[in-house]
Amino acid sequence: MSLKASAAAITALALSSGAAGAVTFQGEFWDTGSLSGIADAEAAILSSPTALFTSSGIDYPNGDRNTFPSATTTVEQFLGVDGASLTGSNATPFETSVFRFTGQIYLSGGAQTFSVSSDDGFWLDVDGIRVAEFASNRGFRTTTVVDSSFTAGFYDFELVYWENTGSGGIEAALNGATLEPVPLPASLSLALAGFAGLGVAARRRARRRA
Ligand SMILES: [Ca+2]
Ligand SMILES: [Ca+2]
Repeated sequence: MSLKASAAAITALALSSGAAGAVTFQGEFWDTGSLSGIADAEAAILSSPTALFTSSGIDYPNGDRNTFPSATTTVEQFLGVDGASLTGSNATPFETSVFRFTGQIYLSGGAQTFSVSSDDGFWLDVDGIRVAEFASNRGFRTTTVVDSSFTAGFYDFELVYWENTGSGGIEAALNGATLEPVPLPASLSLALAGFAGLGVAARRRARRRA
């Protein structure tokens, strides 16, 4: 295969995998005891998660519905479209539980509006900086923060949410749209490194032929 043909093949592969392989947040789930506030959630996530999943966007239950009764809804049901990705215990009701979502988001710079609606509480860190939290248990309510401290770019994202009892739900939005992960810049770097490596190999072959 010529260099031109192989580069084209790699480009096609990269484009098709980028289109077909949806980018997700990593999701972790802890089945816990009673949670009275943020300190209990912080303590819970020091242990190994009960189950892992992938999150296509932070809106559980999916769509307009805000909450499910946590005593009778399994974590798989709670996660809706993402429920099938669970590995580990997925039949557990999500009463008394903690969820963590991590990945990369893109911020366009200037004033960014983060809105997190939760039942019960949550914290949201961007680039390791606490942007918003609700440290106590509550019914489904929204915390909105406008933050202008981030320049345009990709940022590490962590949202931790917990449900104690009764009803539970979580929605997170950035500038009015459901928060969804973006492709890791690292994967772009790897792709570019791959192209660069291909070029070096081609030049070496060319020298041998000369
Ligand atoms: Ca919802
Ligand atoms: Ca609750």
